Amino acid sequence: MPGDGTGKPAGEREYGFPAPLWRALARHRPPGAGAATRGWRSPVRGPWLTAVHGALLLVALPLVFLTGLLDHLAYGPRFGQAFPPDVGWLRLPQVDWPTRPSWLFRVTQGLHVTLGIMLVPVVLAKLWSVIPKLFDWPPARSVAQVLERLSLLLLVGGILFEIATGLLNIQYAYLFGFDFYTAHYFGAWVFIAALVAHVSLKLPRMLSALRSRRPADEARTGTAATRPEPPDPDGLVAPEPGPATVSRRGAVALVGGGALLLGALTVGQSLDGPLRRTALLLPRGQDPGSGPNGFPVNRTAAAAGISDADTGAGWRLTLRGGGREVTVDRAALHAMAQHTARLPIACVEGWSTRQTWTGVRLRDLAALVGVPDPASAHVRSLERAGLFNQAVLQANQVLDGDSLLALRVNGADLSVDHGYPARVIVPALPGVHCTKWVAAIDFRTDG
Ligand SMILES: Nc1nc2c(c(=O)[nH]1)N[C@H]1C(S)=C(S)[C@@H](COP(=O)(O)O)O[C@H]1N2
Ligand SMILES: [Mo]
Repeated sequence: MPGDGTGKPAGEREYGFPAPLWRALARHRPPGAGAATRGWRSPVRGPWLTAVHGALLLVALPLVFLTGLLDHLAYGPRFGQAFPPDVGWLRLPQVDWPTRPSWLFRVTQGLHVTLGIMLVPVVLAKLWSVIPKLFDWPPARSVAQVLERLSLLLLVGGILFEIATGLLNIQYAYLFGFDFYTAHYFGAWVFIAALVAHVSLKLPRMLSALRSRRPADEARTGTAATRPEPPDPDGLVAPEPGPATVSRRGAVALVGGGALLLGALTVGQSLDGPLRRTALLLPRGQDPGSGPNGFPVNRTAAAAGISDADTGAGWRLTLRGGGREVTVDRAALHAMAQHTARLPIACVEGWSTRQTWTGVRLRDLAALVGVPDPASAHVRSLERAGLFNQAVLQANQVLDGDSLLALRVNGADLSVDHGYPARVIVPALPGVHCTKWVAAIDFRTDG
């Protein structure tokens, strides 16, 4: 052990822990750990492949995070109707969600879900590329290394948790005993905090690893000519590499191809027409029937407990505002000025569709009860139970000229499953707030 003048043994200088303890740990590597490290023999594993996947994730994951936050904002946290309703100091700025462009929510939620799904193979490949680090021995060498490993636990645990909860939610598999939205929201913050820590530690290494090999060379190198990278300080490169079974270009193509395939099997849910049938990974809305009402239904009238008697001739709409109350039937609504708009419905769970809606402008209904300039509108459905039997709309959402209480779609009466006798449809409003089977609207001046 060479001396350095401090009089301390090398182990202690290097690792910060008492040397005897460290040396004992290092000697007593558990039987599995050594075998596992030696078992990772692929010659393509190394800093370059890790950096390529890291760079992809560094660009794409913040986009998934941001579109997720936008989806949260679109739900109207101001009215306590975002999930979870109370996020403490993680509260986002209280801004009005715009009504233009009308496809805004369709794009933010579509990107969030589609990109999130496409990144699954990239995340798995990134984890594969660093798996020897999991078996680092001794497991704790210095305080800095322990902190880094803890942040990795949050990083890896966080992304796997977000993927799992996200995928289960869009498959409508509410298997967990906790609220999806709450878990997914807080999980996202844990993950992004760990990502910031990770990136600030690893960015220089990622950049130098990317520069260490020329992409043009990799593109020319087949499996037979694939050689391991030189040994690296992180121990990613196999100490005893086996023969290559795939080239670096092959590995990147496999992951990229997997991402594109997943994307291709997902985007269909955001398209109308025959292409919707390509959304093989999504459970709903591939076969929504035909005719004017032939588009996806999230919750049928039967599932919502809506009976024929509820929606029949006895149906009345109650409008309230400024201490006044007006009750109208469907004939009275038909007698008012009708407006037609082509607008999307976009569900946060992934699918969207664009249809041509006709009905009465919400602002005309507000004017009818003498509140032409409401601060908000509280919409209630006939539906008695269920999370989505009511919604609050912002002032700009009530006043937009295309915001409707729709009576018809694509030239026909709404079907009962689509909300007959009347449903809300507002540009860029999340589908969840396009309340069906509307029973009452309360136009408020005080928020
Ligand atoms: N009353 C009521 N309205 C509702 C819902 C509901 O469960 N009950 N679901 C909402 C959700 S989550 C979406 S995405 C849209 C879906 O509209 P669609 O089923 O008519 O296509 O309706 C919304 N309106
Ligand atoms: Mo939805």
